[in-house]
Amino acid sequence: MNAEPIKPSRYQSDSGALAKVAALLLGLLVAVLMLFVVLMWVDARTEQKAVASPAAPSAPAPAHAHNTALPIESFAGVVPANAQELAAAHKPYDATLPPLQAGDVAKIRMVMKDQTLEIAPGVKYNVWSFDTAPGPVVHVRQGQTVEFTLVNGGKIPHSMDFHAARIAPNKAFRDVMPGESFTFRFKANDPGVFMYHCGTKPVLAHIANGMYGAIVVSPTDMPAADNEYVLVASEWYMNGDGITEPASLDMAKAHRMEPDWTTFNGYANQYVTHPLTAKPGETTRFWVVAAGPTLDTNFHVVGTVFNRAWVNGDMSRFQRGVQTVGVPAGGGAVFDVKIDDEGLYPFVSHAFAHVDLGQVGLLKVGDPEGTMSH
Ligand SMILES: [Cu+2]
Repeated sequence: MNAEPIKPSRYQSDSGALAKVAALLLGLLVAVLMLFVVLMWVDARTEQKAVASPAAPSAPAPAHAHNTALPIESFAGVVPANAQELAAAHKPYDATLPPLQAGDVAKIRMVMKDQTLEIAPGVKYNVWSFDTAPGPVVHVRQGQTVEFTLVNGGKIPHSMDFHAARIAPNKAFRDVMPGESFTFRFKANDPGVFMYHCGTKPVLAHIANGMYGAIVVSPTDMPAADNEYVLVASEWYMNGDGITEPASLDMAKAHRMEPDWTTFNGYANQYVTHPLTAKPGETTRFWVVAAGPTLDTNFHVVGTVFNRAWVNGDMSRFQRGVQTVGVPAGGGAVFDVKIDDEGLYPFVSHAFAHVDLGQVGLLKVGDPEGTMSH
């Protein structure tokens, strides 16, 4: 029975000790907080001094390649004063679907080249390319064998990845060393329009630098079209305006998906100045690939509705009466429009930032008044 009165006194003495410990901890916390306040005050004083320094505004920003939070300078829309003349003088990438090769085997040879190309009027860029950027349009028949040779005329390894192929990529899409060439074959059994690109790491850089294009595998059965055009949508990320000297890739912009220019077939607005053509009542077919490297294209033709849209490049069926179709980066789709009335019909990515950045062209139907042919 002695144990009972002892318990409360033990509790009392325990809680007294706890209170002392708590007070000690609280004191320590206050001391630490005060130290923080002093440190922050010193930090703020240092920053104020840096801002007040007269040399600060004109001094170049320090380079911190690892710091992606730094502001990025955009060169969107920056062209020289004579841009209109230059746009008129530019020879547009030929969007016309090239003819098929006869026989069971289509032989394709591309020479990889480092070169400087214009990507907008007066704007130059140091590309890595399959001959051109985009590379040449490859057109084969469903069931035809493609015999492809890549000649690497560049300074670093490159490779070729055909989305139309069912083939072991570690063998066929392997790196080809500078000065070497490599040939592989595949049978193009899947019809549609497919992207091809360099698959060498970092793939983002190789595609962003221009190593992409379209391969059209024409199905054996498809409604006839009067005009057939191939459009490869892509974007450019530049480390300078490309006017005073050619620009190169800005990898930070590419990671942040903030392009300076977006294009159809590699050059901003080229089919606005040099429209694609059709006659009234004709059916015009667009084979569209979104090469990216990262952004999709939302294909739309202003002033009409797609008579047929083979969405996602599924050639087994088409949709009718569709207005806009998303073409994912790395994907393709096919569109027919039959336009009866003369006029200028813009084709765009209807994600409208793309239009401002250059991904727009015109389909000139007939010879509408007030337009120049070229
Ligand atoms: Cu490459």
